[in-house]
Amino acid sequence: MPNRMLSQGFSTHAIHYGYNPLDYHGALNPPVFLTSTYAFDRSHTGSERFAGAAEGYIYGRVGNPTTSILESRLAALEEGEAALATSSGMGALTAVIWTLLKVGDEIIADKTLYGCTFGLLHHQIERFGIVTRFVDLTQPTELAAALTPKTRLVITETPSNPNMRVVDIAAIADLCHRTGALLLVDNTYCTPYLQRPITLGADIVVHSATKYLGGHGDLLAGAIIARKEHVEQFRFTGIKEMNGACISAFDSFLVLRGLKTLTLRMDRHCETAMKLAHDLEAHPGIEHIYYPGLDSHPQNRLAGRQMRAFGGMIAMELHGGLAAGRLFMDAVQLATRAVSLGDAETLVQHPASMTHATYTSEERIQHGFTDGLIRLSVGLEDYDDLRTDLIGALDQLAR
Ligand code: 3LM
Repeated sequence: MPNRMLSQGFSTHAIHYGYNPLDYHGALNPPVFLTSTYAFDRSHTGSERFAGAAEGYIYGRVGNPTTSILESRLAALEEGEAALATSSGMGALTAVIWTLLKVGDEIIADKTLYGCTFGLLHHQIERFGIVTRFVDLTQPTELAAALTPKTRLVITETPSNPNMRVVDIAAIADLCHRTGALLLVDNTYCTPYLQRPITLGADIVVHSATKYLGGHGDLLAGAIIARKEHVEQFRFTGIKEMNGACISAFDSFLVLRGLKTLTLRMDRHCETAMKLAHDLEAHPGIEHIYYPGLDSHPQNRLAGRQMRAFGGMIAMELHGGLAAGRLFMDAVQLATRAVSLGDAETLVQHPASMTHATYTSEERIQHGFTDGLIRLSVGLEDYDDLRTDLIGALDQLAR
């Protein structure tokens, strides 16, 4: 999957892009600029910067030199024109929504989304006069029927959190653009190493950088990658005036550090997850497993075209439903019982009572996942140890 925008390989740019040590006293790593404000040489400079007539930093909520390095690197890796780093994935999503939408506008969102994204769209923004309709975006014809002139934004994750449905980005981008809607893809599960939505026609990519981009479970961060004109609006309206969700310089540094090993980590996550998905699928305790790399996945071929590899996330339903799922979670010893994903540690959680508790039980069924679903974020531990832990926990249920 060559990156057309990059003169060198993806890994090289994940390590070097946008930073030259010789510009900073030879420091191998970018300095962390711990400052909230910036001095102007004279009053006129400040006014010019505020008016957007001159380049330069103004205040920490709109920019920071450490963060700028991260932003240029993320834009290059996603093949977008520009990027904005934020304090969390939710900060990124709300910055986009507050900036682009007004009373009377509509959002169309895929049927399944991360729980707080669903909560935001389904429970929160309606009172500001913005209506969201949930459509099965794995069926582009359903989107074609649902789009109206009021649809400003179409939002999808692919693969979706938690049930791994895969959406054809190019097909839905084409439909969005026929009516003037913008397509936002949450690329958290894939990272630009596995999938680059902008090259497939998406207008806006959002990340929870808390996950694979940071990669070590030690920070909260987010990002938006889009055309320069949009990114400037998100920065000066969404972040500066509306949600204030700016990233700290230190978290920018930590994400830059995480990016250096992104390709190594993703290759390992994908390789181990693929092997475990096969092992788990073969176990009699498993009723259904959702992993895009398996032949049994409904969008297996699309995933093969759209993604470099199938990612590190697995969802599964156990025979015995919720009760069996709870027993399984309590039986694992190496996997950690925790929400979040993309860390070195394998994490196991129960969406219905944790990440997706924002859906009612009926909504979960309507939106395509059961109360018994268990989600695994496959970590970087040795495959044999993970296999022993997960299969051992399933075997215990059978006893
Ligand atoms: C989780 N997800 O365990 P932050 N987009 C996607 C996400 O998965 C997430 C966000 C955005 C989980 C977090 S649940 C309380 C823990 C696809 C987060 C939001 O704001 O950086 O957490 O990203 O699935």
